[in-house]
Amino acid sequence: MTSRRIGKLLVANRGEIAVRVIRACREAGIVSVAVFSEADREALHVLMADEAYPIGPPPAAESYLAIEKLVAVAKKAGADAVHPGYGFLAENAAFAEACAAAGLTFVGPPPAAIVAMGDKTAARRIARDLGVPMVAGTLEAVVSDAAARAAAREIGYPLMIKAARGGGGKGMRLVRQEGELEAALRTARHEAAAAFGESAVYLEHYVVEPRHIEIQVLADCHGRVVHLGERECSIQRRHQKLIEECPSPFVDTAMRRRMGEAACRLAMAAGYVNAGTVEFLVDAERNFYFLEMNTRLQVEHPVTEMVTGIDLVREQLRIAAGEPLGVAQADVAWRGAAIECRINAEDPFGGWLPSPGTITGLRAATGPWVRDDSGVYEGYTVPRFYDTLLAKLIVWGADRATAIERMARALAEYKVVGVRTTIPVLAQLVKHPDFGAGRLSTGFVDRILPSIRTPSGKQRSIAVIAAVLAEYERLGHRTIAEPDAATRSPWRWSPPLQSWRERTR
Ligand code: MV4
Repeated sequence: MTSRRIGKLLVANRGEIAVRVIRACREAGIVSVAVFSEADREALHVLMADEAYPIGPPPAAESYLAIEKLVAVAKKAGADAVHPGYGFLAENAAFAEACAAAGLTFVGPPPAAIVAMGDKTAARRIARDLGVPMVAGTLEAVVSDAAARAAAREIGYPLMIKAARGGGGKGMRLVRQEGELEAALRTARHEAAAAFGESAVYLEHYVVEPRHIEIQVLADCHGRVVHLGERECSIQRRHQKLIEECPSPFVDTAMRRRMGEAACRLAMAAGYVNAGTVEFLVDAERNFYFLEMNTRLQVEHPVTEMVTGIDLVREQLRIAAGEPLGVAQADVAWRGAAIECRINAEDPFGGWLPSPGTITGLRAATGPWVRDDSGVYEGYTVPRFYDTLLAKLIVWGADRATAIERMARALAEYKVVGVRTTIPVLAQLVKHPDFGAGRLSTGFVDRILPSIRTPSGKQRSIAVIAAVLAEYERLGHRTIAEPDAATRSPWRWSPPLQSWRERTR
């Protein structure tokens, strides 16, 4: 394949991932072009890019999802490539095709690979042909209730109904016994049609409390594929990942090699090029089952970067430019452990509702081996139209225990004033003994949440301490410097992680 030099690139996204791509462009000497909706005039990615163009009203359907507008802006700006980020149009084959038709290099897989993996039953047929282990289930969509009932008897209950075009947990239905099947099929088909514009569903045997472990792959257009090992993403709530890590505390060298080899064979068979992720479910007996392939850069890609030292976005750009992979499988080495926490503008103590608004105070964690992939700044107003992800906090440690301690430290440093965030829940999750022991599963968060302290309890105890200190002061004793609560500045006051007294007791 011929080399396609990238000199100028349009980032068809917003938020932290747009910032991440812009940074990679700057390091590679590529001019970056941002696009923004009317709600994003002041967004960080707009401030950071070399150029920025408006693309329409706040609703994504009229801006970040408007294929023709994005292609037209790319042409007008003189860009020769487009990076879709994740979400929005990242796994939209029509967008990849529209870019190609306009002479733009799409920084992602060929449209045919997006289509093949976008149909989950087609992906299952590829896995079957290769002998890659997968959950028992149908290899085609189930067309009638009778066909579904017959297939379900073969597969056995409990089972899951999944949307053929689905993914990420949308349009899934658990069926415990035959009596529930018909009604569940009806709702699943309905949900699938509403969410993906296609009602086709298929069946899979249900794996109880699985781990979610995924393999990162890189493929170039010269037929080479490498894997960069796994990420474990079992700490989720309602299919929203909260914490991801690399390596998985559950995966040993032999298992990594077997899963990695399976992922590479799948990518190869699908004609895959660029960065992709192969998802597996893993049961308590360490059996792994192919689930689906994500044909994009993932939110959690930084943990793989931290442990392998490979810049995934830079590799994406090199691959898209037609260059051969910069690494061979034998060169890939995993060092230490990395953890990522997603900082969302949500109120975990108020039903996890979005918490848009102005960030009046912000102090991101920094210091040794701490990375803040953020899309926001102090004074920025978080719009209500998009995903609530503000930033990703990533730490590296020589081993998992060190990384956990570092994450606890970094979360304690991270201060966001003005909007509510997931930080207080993340801080308690990473300190949980089961997390420390690597006892993870997709049921972890729901099991732990009831025991998580609410901030009102914490505020009450702070009020008690303040009252005691005031009494001391009244009696003429000097007290420690008090936090300047009036300013609500994130720079003023950081509570101790754990007091010296507690530690040495
Ligand atoms: C499953 C499953 C159990 N059995 N499939 C959810 C996300 C989507 N990619 C697949 N998902 C699941 N598929 C079978 N056959 C359980 C889940 C699942 C899950 C998977 C990964 C991470 C979190 C999860 C939470 C609930 C259910």
